[in-house]
Amino acid sequence: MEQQLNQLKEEALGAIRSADSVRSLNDIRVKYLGKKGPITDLLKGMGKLPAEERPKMGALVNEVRGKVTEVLEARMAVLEEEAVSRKLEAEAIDVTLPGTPAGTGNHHPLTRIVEEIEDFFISMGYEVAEGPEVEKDYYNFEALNLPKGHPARDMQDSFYITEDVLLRTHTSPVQARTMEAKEGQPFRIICPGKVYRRDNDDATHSHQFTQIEGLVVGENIRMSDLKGTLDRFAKKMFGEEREIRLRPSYFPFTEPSVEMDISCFKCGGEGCNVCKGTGWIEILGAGMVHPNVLRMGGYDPDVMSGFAFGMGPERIAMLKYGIDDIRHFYTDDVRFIAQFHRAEG
Ligand code: 2U9
Repeated sequence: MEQQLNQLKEEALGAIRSADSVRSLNDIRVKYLGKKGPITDLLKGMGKLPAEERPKMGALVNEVRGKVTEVLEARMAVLEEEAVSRKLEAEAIDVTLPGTPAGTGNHHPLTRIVEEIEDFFISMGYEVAEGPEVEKDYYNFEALNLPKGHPARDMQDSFYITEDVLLRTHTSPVQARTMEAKEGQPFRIICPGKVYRRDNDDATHSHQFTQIEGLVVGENIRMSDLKGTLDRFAKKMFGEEREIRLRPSYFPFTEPSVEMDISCFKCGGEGCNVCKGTGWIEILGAGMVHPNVLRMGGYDPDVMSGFAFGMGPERIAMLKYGIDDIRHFYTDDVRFIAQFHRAEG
């Protein structure tokens, strides 16, 4: 029996030494030291031995069990540590690797144009004014000499919310509100913002687009002031070589009304694809503020006068950058936007 026990010990120790994982070592523990294992069996069988042999055999079995347990636990500690190192190695991150660059953004081409126009007029002493996009019929039409039934109301089909409230069809209501707020005092403002028209979207139409309008009110404001301002503006935006030309036009809120062309910035007036062979490019509308509009804004047209102008930044950006479809501005494709880099400085 003693020999049997020694053989068992050697077998168990050999198995423990060759175990290469925590799991296989656990199997060995169950096999040799478990309730159904040979050592338990030997202890159970102790009763059958003659009484004088029992203490010696009992001590021997305990010694074998102690030795096997000790070696197994030592081996377990080694295997567990190895497992932890392997896990750490697998999860290792090289913190010295360079990161993924986030990339820098840049301004939307419309933002650039609007800011460029704002900067020019701010330098001429204008304030930038803003107002609501959901507007009262009164400020959008009535106060601008467009009473109910006026044919120009059909020209710009509108998004009505209620009978008296709509999405503004131009930024002119901001100017009408400013006149009210200034209570007869002279002022210069420009009003950039989003406007809405019931149009089917295509390459040259969008149901939502941007406008910048300006309004100057004071004593002795004359057509020559308008012309000089627009001439400076055209040269600043499109180059000092540009000439302007005013053609008669019609707007309900101005009288007289004009449209302004600039000499073509591509061909210089020779005629090309940009100016459609005419040498001139239409840029904006303008005029002297209609006496009715001054009166409704609280100004006496016999004492005060004013000029106003309006333009579409989309059109200006399309001309300046050669963009062929207005929908590009509102698709938010970064490949489109990334083409317009601000010249810093
Ligand atoms: C008040 C008084 C006068 C604003 C003006 C224009 C001429 C004009 C548009 C044409 C199409 C801009 O490019 S567009 O979207 N505008 O041509 N706007 S005068 O006149 C005003 C506005 C408010 C109280």
